[in-house]
Amino acid sequence: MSTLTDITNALADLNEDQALQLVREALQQNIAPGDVLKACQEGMNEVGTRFEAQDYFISDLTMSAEIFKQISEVLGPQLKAGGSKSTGKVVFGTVKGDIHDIGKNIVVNMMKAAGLEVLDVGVDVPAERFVEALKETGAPVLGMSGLLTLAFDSMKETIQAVEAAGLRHKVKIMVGGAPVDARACRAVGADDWGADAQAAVRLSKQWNQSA
Ligand code: B1M
Repeated sequence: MSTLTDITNALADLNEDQALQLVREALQQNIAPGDVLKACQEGMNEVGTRFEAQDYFISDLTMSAEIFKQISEVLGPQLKAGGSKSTGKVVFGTVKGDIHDIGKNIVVNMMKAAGLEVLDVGVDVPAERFVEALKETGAPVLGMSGLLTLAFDSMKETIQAVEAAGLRHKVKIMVGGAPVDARACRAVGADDWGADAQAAVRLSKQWNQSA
């Protein structure tokens, strides 16, 4: 669909006004908000590729984040669905050494919209804080987001800390973020991984039900 491709390109080119305008038009055309979100993510991936190629700099990454935040505000209410009854508890954060929070915030908002009670512990979160939050809430689910490959070490460390605290048998752990796949999931010792917010919501509900 060309509107979606145009959204991807506008974001990749850091064309703020055009990107926002196209997102609004897409919603008016009844294009699914989830598809719009995917198009935006592809735009962000292209920003990353240009950064790697040294065509873009940190200021451009920051600009892309700013545009994405504004788009999230437009998309946010449209992505929400579900009732107000609690469907379970989750502790969620971006791991130590990593400050990327756009994906985390999308996942957390979708979880809340699906009725999950989420304690969002923020970004650059040390293992001990995750453990503390699990004790505080008694949540049976821990979600860790990470966008840097370095984040894998922090994920592993956190899972070891959960084990050392004697909580591993009652907490299911999922990981996610752009570089995460089944292999990374196994390597860090998580129970599963989510490619997108929908997968994270599905797993959280499933694990809360079986807790
Ligand atoms: Co950064 N950055 N960045 N950055 N940045 C990446 C991640 C990078 C891939 C760009 C690149 O070089 N191609 C690269 C990482 C390379 C690597 O480690 N292999 C990179 C780098 C190198 C860096 C710095 C080191 C740059 C520097 O300083 N030299 C630095 C690191 C800072 C740190 O964390 N310590 C840095 C900084 C930044 C900004 C602050 C400028 C900004 C972030 C602003 C912010 O988050 N508030 C930024 C940005 C914007 C990016 C890119 C361009 C976009 C990330 C993003 O928001 N994507 C990114 C390129 C890329 O991702 N290809 C890049 C959109 C978002 C919706 O997607 O987060 O994947 P995502 O979330 C998705 C799914 O993954 C999933 O659901 C979400 C919605 O569908 N999901 C989960 C996410 N978490 C989940 C958890 C789950 C389940 C699903 O369960 C637990």
